[in-house]
Amino acid sequence: MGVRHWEAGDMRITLVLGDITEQDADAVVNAANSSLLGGGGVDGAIHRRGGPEILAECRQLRASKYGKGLPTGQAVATTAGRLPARWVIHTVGPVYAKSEDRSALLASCYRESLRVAAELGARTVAFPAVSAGIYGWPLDDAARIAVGSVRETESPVEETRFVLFSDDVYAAFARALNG
Ligand code: AR6
Repeated sequence: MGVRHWEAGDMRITLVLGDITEQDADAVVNAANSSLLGGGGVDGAIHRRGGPEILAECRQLRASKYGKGLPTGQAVATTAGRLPARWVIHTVGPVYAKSEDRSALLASCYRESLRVAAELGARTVAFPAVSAGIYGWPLDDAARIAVGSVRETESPVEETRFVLFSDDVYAAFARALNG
């Protein structure tokens, strides 16, 4: 346990057991839903700790660009409000389904978030385990897809930090990184 590092090309991948709302990364990624208007899990925590500025920007995005909501697999940035980070990058993971392989959409969340982070000039990006909570994704599968997607993405981002909320999620990511 604790903080561990791996290298992926020019990018450093870090595992942290902890709360993403406390991270001083340039950007923290939110496992949001299409409405962008908040929810439970990490989304609830980010809006609670970050304050109303984040929701205000999300509402503007809904009004201007995403009238039908942010599509699954895409990502968009707002202020991070009162969080230590500079930006929150909201991405929408797919709900897990046994009957359909949605892993490309989950991989897209990581790739698109890194693309948005690069546009912002973020050097450090913190990710939660997207879709591995309320959206029901099996942990090892979610971790394998997350790690695979980040490793495959060419990016000027210097550090991708997976911030995992519990021992079992942390262990799944460590297995994926070592495997
Ligand atoms: N820091 C880091 N990880 C966290 C935190 C935190 N503060 N809180 C929870 N997690 P989830 P999803 C972990 O359910 O599966 C929301 O209602 C959690 O333990 O937050 O993508 C949205 O609005 C799990 O490992 O996201 C959507 O409707 C991981 O974050 C829906 O949930 C993701 O769990 C999205 O579901």
